[in-house]
Amino acid sequence: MYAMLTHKSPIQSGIRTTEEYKSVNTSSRFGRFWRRKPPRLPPRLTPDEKVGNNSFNRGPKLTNVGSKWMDRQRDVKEAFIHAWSGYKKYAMGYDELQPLSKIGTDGLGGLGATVVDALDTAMIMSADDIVSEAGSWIETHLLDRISQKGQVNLFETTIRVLGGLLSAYHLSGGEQEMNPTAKGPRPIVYLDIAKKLADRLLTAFTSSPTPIPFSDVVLRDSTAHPAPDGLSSTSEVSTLQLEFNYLSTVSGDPKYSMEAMKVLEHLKTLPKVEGLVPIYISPHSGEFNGENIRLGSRGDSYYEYLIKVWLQQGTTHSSNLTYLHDMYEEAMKGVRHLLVRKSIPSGLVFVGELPYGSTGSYSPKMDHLVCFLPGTLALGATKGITKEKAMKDNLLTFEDLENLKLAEDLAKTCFEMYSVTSTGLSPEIAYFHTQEYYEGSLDGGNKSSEYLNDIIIKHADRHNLLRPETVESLFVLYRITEDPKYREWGWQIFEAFEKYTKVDSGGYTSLDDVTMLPPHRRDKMETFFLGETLKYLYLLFGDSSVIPLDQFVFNSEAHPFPIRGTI
Ligand code: DMJ
Repeated sequence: MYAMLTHKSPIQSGIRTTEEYKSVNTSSRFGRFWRRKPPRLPPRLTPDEKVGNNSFNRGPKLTNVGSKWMDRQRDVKEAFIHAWSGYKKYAMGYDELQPLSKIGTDGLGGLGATVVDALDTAMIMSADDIVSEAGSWIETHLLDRISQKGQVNLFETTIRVLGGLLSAYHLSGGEQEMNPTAKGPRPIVYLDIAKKLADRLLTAFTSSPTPIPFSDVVLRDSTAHPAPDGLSSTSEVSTLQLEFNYLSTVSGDPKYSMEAMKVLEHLKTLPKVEGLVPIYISPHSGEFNGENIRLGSRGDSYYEYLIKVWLQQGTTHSSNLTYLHDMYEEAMKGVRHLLVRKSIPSGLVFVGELPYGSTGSYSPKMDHLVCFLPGTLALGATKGITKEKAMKDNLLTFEDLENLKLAEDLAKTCFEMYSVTSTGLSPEIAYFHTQEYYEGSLDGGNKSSEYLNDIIIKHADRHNLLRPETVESLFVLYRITEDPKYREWGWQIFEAFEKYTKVDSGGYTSLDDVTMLPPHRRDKMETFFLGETLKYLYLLFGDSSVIPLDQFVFNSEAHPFPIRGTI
């Protein structure tokens, strides 16, 4: 069994006022460090217990059910090691691996994104060699890259690289100024690099004439500029705050949080459609652009961060962030009213789009990206505790119960988006059969699926990028409802990844068409397969006391940060 991957933070995590920052003087902070216990990490395994050894000793008290999930968790760890081995062999230091060509590519600006995205997954899995290799690469190379590289996207760099550095700082015992794992560099190394990176990223905020940051930063000269069309994505500008807030907490410098929170304060003032927002925003005017409303690409994590930034500062604390909870609740009401429908003939609940605003026509299109929503809805409803406990303590409002029901319905739909295809893997985008919309001969190929006629998959949407959203939601739903079906669904998805995306020479690959057997492979391993997909599967099959959801909040790239005041 694994111990809780938690500890008391010496400086409470979360958002501070400037006065609070001033009052934290260095010597008293250090005094408290020494009195606190270091984080409790999963126990070291003996060589016999290590991954890959068939004599893995699970101890006498485990039931068959417990041992089945430990075996499955071990299989996920093996998959992670296989993914890393391909990356290390052919692409170490590049952003991503092309596992079929056996080369690396820099699609994210050249900061070694896979190394940083994978590091905290390796820590959580106690994959010690990978922690050492990734940690040592970061210590040796990342600062130089940050000062020399060119254009990076503010959002991608924040969620993957800054987020990865900060959770590695926490999980390696940063707040105690010690590294209980003794693997990789001292935690302060991660924090120092995170600060240097964030100092450059801040230019995106400070060069903009409004509180809405520019989308791109040129690292080597610390300049920022808008995207070619002049617009930023709504989800991108609103998915920076968990990271900048936590950096302010651990660094003691409020500037990061202050800049990032100005975005949400500004978004609060803008007109919306029942809490729903268009997917583009102009950093020049500070206004939304166009009317396209969706919870898929460019819209998704706006809704995710409303509730998570509110949760991050601890619900037991009096807060000036209640407006975020209000915005979230209004938006979810809007989702239920304007976007949720049921497919025919078999009644799958799905979330469609309003490409022309609330007065335009409805599109029954759902990106796989929308599958983050079941997890977010469940988390927002119980605030990370189990449904059973929340019900027993009478903590759930009418809105919470509605959201929880929707979460469970949508998680099923997301799972069926996998189940309906020949490969058992989801397409990037699905359409749903309704009274108004149907297209024949575009099914997923699994003739035994009950939902073959409900889910329509267009030719251009049949790829799979190893995305995490569905397994992320299955993980959260399992933790909250404790219903074992979510684990079984996760296992089916994992088996399909193993069967169709694993590359023998190392790594896993995206696919071109999940409805074809065998599927054509696309030659790219996205960083989030190591940062998110495998991490969520590992946690789904493991002990629920590891990274508990009422004590940690996961950023949009699955990097966990402690919640203020809970640990
Ligand atoms: C990740 O980079 C993040 O989860 C982001 O918020 C959305 N897309 C990818 C994974 O699909």
